[in-house]
Amino acid sequence: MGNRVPIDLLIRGGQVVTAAHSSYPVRGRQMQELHIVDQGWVACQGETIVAVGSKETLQGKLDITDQTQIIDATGQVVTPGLVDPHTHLIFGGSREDEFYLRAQGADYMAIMEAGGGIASSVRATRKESLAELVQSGRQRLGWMLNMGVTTVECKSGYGLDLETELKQLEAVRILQQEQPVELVSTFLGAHAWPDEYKDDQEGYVDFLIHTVLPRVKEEDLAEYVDVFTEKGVFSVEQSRRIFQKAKELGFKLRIHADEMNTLGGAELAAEMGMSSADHLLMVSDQGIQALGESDVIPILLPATAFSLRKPYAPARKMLDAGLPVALATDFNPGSCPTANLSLVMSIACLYMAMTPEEVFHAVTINAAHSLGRSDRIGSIEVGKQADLAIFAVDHYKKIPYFFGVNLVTTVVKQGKIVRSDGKR
Ligand code: IZC
Ligand code: ZN
Repeated sequence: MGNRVPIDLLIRGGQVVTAAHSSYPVRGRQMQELHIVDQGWVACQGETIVAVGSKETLQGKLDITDQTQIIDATGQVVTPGLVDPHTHLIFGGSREDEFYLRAQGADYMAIMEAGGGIASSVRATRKESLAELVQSGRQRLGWMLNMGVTTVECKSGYGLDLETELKQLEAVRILQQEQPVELVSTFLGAHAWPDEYKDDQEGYVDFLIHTVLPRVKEEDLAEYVDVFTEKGVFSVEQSRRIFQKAKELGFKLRIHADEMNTLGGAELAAEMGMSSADHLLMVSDQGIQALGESDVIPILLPATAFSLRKPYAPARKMLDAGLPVALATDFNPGSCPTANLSLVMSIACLYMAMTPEEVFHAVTINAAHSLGRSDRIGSIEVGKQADLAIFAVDHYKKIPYFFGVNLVTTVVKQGKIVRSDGKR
């Protein structure tokens, strides 16, 4: 570093989890190699990280002025802002009745087949105004930001008609303009069969292909298209038709794959070069192999298995096969009403035998890869956007360990302190 760099924000003294790697998703043995700088410094200028390292290597090289904001992170952990790459953020109403029914033994798919489940959220979402959806979305993003999450993927899928699907995506667009969490918008019109098309499934697929997808593209309301590929919902063939059209229109693809049944969603993701294949509770060995031969990021959602009381995805098999696993909350009003990504990290350790090092890669750099944003977010490296979370413990291994506790004291988004409540 020849010239001294003027610094706007300096975070010093913490255990810095950089999660830095090459520009490829992290897999295999690399998942165990979590890069750390103890008592590290992170220096930011504007919205960019300009220096990361130990006090010894950086002292004297940085232009620290009266204007420089300094955060003393001594005894705390500094991580990249967490990335939640699978949520259903925008929905009307809530489904606590189903939660207690499931707790008494009712099955998620049986509730859906009886006209509850997603259909119940669709009725509630159709009724709510855009302003109401924005308001509840704002509250939920506040929960996430408080827990150190700085980027969130959000799906539509509670409209299943043109007007309400657009309304949900519009809510995401408005929220992006008014609050700091970066949002990644996904169209999930293929989430369930709307009542209007109960007896005409192909008609609904045609409607999505010919009417809704082109309109979403025209209005630039989504970056990704997702399908709930599941028995009783969208078959692999129906999904393939929707994805083909989406690809033609220039959307990138993600999929709800092999969640309740082994249907071949993972294989479809590999075949079509999707960005991610999500859930995978019931993925087959061939599915894992197909993913291994592709660039698809498998996103695991263990809080859903926890909430549905289902067997967990075979994470160890996937990790040991060298897949670049990511983790997400799946925050939604039905199968997984938690917005707590730290809790997901704990469940991943406890019930999927993931190591803390694997888990940190999974909620930072690999999640960023799945959203096509790894050049900008997901690790603490010079040149990247200054998205950071600071936790009130002195070692990263204590973060999944204190499960369910929000340890976050400070959140930085694009170089600005957006949450700060000092030391907890
Ligand atoms: O509302 O139940 N699995 N989609 C697919 C969901 C769960 C969300 C919901
Ligand atoms: Zn989902």
